[in-house]
Amino acid sequence: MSISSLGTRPRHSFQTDDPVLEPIAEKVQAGERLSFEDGLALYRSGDILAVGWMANLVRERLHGDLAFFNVNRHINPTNVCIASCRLCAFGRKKGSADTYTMALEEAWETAGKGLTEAVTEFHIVGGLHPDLPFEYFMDLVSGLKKRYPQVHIKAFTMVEVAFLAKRGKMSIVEALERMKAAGVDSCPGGGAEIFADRVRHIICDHKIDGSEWLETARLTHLAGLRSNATMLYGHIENDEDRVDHLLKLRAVQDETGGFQTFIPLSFHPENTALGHLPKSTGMMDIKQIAVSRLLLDNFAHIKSYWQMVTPKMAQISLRFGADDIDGTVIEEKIYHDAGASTPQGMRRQDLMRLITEAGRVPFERDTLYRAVTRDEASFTVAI
Ligand code: V47
Repeated sequence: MSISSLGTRPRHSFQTDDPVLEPIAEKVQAGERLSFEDGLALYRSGDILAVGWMANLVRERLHGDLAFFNVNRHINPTNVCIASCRLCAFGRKKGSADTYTMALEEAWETAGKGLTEAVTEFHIVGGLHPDLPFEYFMDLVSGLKKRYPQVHIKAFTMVEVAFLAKRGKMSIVEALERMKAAGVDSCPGGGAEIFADRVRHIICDHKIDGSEWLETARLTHLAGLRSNATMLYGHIENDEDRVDHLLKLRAVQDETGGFQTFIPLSFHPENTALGHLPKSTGMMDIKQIAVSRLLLDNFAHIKSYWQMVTPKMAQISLRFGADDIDGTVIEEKIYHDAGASTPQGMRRQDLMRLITEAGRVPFERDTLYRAVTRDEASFTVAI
């Protein structure tokens, strides 16, 4: 579906009790790009209905009433990780008691488990394992492709791509070519966290830095793979860090056009080294969605990931700038280790109900946002 093919539907008129928002609303209505200062003003405004009105205007301009979801499955091949990020409750040091690493046969078998509906996407992310060779990951992907050729493989965050290239003693470009040859179809958006060095040093010191993440994304797009982007919020970052993060993504997108979706991820502190921090609030979650929609004018989609923000909040987000609520997921581990209380998966019909009750029209998509049509347990993708 073309980003500009859906008509504008003027809805009521803009009203606010916050005068700072007036000039921003004029820009949004005229389709003009917002500045760093506009981003700060949006974050700092208490008038969430006015901010949401603007975000909804943009969302409806792009997608009308459509709300996207998919039928996907997460696979986390290992939780062994060298990075020891303070933000993370999932990764374990090699040799710790509760580590796991899937044998390839086990990963291939897991992929086919728990399916009540044919999945269209495998979402594969995992720890930075110090010993698994580059070939393990390529064999994992090619084995999945052989067994489930119809399923799109969205695998390896920018952090993993950079790590795997290093492990395989090759350039990032070469690693991307090998990934593509093995069957990787696109990349997920994780590992971006917050680009600002000051924050990154504290929450995820041993990962690639912000500029390396952005450069790896740029190379991924130039290699012909699309990817997503994320931002982890609700920890020790401030408004400036968030606006900076969003505008850096916008700049790469101006150059490559390779990002599909932006997903703000709310920090879950439980079982992490930042466990003393409070959880994000509803206002914070809704604000992230709306401000992202407004600043990322060159991103087609903003996803409110129901696993992170709860199904109820994801549903409301569909009226505050989001047009996507992710998918069935089936087996989420990363946030559940960090105390998420949401279910580890959701049925297709329940996702559709959330969307319909928000007054939107459910649109089952594949990973590349093409329409999926179903006939019981099989599906076809309209290209
Ligand atoms: O990069 C880790 C985050 C991300 C915690 O591309 C945490 O479609 C909150 O990126 N609290 C991985 N967040 C997940 C991810 C993702 C999820 C859904 C869809 C897509 C997509 C991508 O999870 C990590 C990190 O930012 N994370 N630990 C935590 N304690």
